[in-house]
Amino acid sequence: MEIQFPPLPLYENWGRPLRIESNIDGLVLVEGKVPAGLNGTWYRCGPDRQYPPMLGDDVFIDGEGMAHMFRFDGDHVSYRSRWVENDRYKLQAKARRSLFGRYRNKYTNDPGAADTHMGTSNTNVIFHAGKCLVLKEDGLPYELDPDTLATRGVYDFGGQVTAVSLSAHPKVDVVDDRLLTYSFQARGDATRDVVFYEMNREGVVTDEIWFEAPYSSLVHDFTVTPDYAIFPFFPLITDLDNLKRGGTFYRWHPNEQTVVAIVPRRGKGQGIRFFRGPPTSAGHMMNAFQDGSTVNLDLCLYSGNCFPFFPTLEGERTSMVPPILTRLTFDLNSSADGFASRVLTPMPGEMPRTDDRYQGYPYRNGFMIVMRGPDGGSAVGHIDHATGTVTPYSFGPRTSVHEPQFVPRTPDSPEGDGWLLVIVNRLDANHSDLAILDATNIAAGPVAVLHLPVRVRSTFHGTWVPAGTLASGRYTQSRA
Ligand code: V55
Ligand code: FE
Repeated sequence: MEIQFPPLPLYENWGRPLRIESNIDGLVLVEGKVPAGLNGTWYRCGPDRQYPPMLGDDVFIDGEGMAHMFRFDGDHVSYRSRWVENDRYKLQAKARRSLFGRYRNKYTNDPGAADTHMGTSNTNVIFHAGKCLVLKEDGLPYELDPDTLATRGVYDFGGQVTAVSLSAHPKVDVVDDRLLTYSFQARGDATRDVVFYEMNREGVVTDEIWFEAPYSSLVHDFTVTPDYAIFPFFPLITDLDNLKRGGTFYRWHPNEQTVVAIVPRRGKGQGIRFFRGPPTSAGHMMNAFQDGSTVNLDLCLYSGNCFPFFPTLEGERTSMVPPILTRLTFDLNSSADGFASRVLTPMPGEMPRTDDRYQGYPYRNGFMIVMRGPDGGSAVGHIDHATGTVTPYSFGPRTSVHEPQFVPRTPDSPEGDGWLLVIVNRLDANHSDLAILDATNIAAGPVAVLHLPVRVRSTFHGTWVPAGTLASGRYTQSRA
């Protein structure tokens, strides 16, 4: 069959399906010097399109997973990308065409794919307890070979995970070496079951808390503090009858509330507090931390629907609203179920990250993508929560960046003292570069730039794994 991609706006320019597996041993240094001490592997994942979409339409969060890795060995940096060869990928490779229909709607799949999970494995890569796992919230993780990215197979933690899926936004605790994760719609499409799992450094589940969500919705990300797991529910809601009619997986319900569940850890699902506010949405959380009896949640909040391609019940497309980094504050001492909301910076930002040693703890430094300019470009930004100042760094006109990755300078360096890894897209030259910035002074520009002769199609998320952690399977970082 002819391979032709439909003329979707999504496939223009940088979004053009790439479909290339790369292997470059030794990237060319074009600027500066790779800092000593950066030894490890940066894993990332994003969607590509194995074949033209079966139904002609597509959304940017769908598409088959392509895993990427940059391995730093002294000043020798290598790049590799591989398709995630999950069940969906393998069945389609055999058929030489797409067999899965609308995003997450199994009722729209080709009959020949009825017995195959439609998960795309396109969102994130983590490493914990010696396992390299590629994630998408629509299914279970797949294990990858951490050196070659070859797909080993689906992984349910040796049968310990009974949920049908796991989030692509677990928190890897790089200090206490734990994995904190969860599933939503955990007993199948449109179910209200949510489960929180905590795994110890051996990958053994030590905490498992099931509870019921206020409605069956998108729970793309969450946060964990020492005492609580915090789950935001936004009214992008799944309805089984709508799925059976071939509809979209989520629909926007402007008459429902935002609900945030604060779940006590190491419990049995008792004492969960539900806080309520006006309908908003978010994909991504920057961090959360406790302060006495209050809990603060920092997230890139949209004042309406973050995904206009998921319409309302009436089939109407909502308008675009910018993501604004916002702090929600919940008072656990009060019996009221509202919360306070404060804008942290007016500059729109997405794909927030921190020094991961401080996930769940008071912190000063955040990093995100800022300023989606009229030229299609974007910059990397640093926010100093002590001053509220955002410092952007742009790689120049007609460039865009992927989610940045913080790497501590040493395993015990002060919070925010380290490097920032950024994939830079050169939109006209049609290739990417890997830039390394000093995270304490991103305005100074990169300390090193490595040239990629290929384009890296946009990736969602990734993880830095120190070389010692890859070898031992253990995280040994500390908070200063
Ligand atoms: C999001 C991303 C997804 C997805 C659902 O940012 C929600 C939110 C990367 O895929 O499938
Ligand atoms: Fe995400």
